[in-house]
Amino acid sequence: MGSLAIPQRQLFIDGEWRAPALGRRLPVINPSTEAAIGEIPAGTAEDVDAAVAAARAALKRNRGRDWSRASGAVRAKYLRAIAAKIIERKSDLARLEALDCGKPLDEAAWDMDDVAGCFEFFAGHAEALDKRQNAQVSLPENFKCHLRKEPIGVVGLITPWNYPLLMATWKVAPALAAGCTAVLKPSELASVTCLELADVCKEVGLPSGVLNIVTGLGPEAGAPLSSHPDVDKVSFTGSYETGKKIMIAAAPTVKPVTLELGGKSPIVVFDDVDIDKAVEWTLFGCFWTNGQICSATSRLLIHSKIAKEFVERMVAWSKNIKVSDPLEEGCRLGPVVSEGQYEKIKKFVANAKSEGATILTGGVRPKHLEKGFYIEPTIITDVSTSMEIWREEVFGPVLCVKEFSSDDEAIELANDTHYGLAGAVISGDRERCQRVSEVNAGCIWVNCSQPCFCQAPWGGNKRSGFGRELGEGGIDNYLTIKQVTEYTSDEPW
Ligand code: TXE
Repeated sequence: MGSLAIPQRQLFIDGEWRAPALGRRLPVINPSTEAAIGEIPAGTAEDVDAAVAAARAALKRNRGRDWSRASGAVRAKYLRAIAAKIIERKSDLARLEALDCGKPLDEAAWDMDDVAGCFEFFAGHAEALDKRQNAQVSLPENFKCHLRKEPIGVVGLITPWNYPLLMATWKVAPALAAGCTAVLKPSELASVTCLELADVCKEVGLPSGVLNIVTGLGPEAGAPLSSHPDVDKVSFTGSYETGKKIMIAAAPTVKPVTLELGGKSPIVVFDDVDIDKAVEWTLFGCFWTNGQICSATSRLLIHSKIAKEFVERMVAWSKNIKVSDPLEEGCRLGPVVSEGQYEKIKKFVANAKSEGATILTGGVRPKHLEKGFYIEPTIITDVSTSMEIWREEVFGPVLCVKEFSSDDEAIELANDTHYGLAGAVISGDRERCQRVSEVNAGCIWVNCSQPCFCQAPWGGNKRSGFGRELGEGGIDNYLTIKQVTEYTSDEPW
């Protein structure tokens, strides 16, 4: 099944496959074999212009094919049809995802369930939007006021490679539910399943121009989208550095932006835990999705009373994690997404060592794998708070460990970061868990790490960005509120 072919697709603009204006394509590299296994089109500014124009036209179109003025119930039907097709194609989509970005096949399959669930969730919110319209506001005599929730307009959605189709869905589903039309720019490192989403949209008859997909490089396709004068909002998930560029690009046209950036999230483990369970959550919290999760709890704060035993057990467990081709049965850790990320992670490990930290296990490609961008599960101790490995997001299977001996010290260390996306606390004392939840982050997990549900809002504080995706308010990211105020008297005011 490793031979599942990567479909040869074009850009998806105005409901059609279109060759990129400059005719260029980018290779799809299988991170497990390092071989080129397909191609994606490389869009540029001209293609972005065409996609934005198509999205603009689809927003307000006559004869009943008008997306922004259709009822939420009509839009919900399309979202549900997309969800159903994702489930129908789940097995192929999961395999394509695993081949393209290296995540274990089981995890890719769970992603597809989440993708379908997210389209379903926002279908419900599209329907609910119809009922939330026309709320009355009480005004002084002779005035009547009601509120309209209207789609923001054309939105630019720029997404990363760690959950390629799921991160795209977190933006596409609420945007379309709200009545916006969209141009999606997936990461050049993993665009294959997003182009399959285009095919799904064609199949379910989504009106042309409602969703457009322009693949290509960040500076060539993402930059013109984020600065485009006819784009009304940009939602971005990716690195802190690119997030800053997007804010700057959006500023001249005063576009609202939602930014979900990186993290260096802590997991705090107290001395009253079941050690095996806590070890399992700690390793899962950092090594899931090959360690490439914005919310990875990659800084372990461990109570000094159990630190020695805890670390020993973690090292033993880590050695039993199956590192293999993502399509192999039982794979728990696949390769990281690209050679660039592989080299970057190795450099982080080397720098940690030269700064005086101890690499207890991992940091290298496993001996049984001759090629591929594989890094063994890595655990680093003797870490000080000034070290790069403590401060910077690695985005790979690398956990750094530090001891603490009081609740206050744990909270202080947990907050010792520019980021504020997530955090976790593991303890048998629920009150203590609630106290530690004061850590500055958009999400705190108690007695677990990483479970994420589209029903709950998601996003970060500090340099992890701002705005919240998903949850009850997720659709509101793509709506504006208009007051309609009427003078009801015949008398002059
Ligand atoms: O991210 P980029 P990269 C972090 C992680 C990783 C690092 C680099 O630490 O090691 O970022 O990864 C598009 N204008 N995260 O280089 O550049 C790009 O094409 C507009 C955390 O892949 O942020 C892609 O579609 N767009 C993260 C998207 O931005 C631009 C997930 C993300 O790529 C652009 C991924 C530009 N000038 C990486 N330049 C998370 N928060 O989950 C690039 N892009």
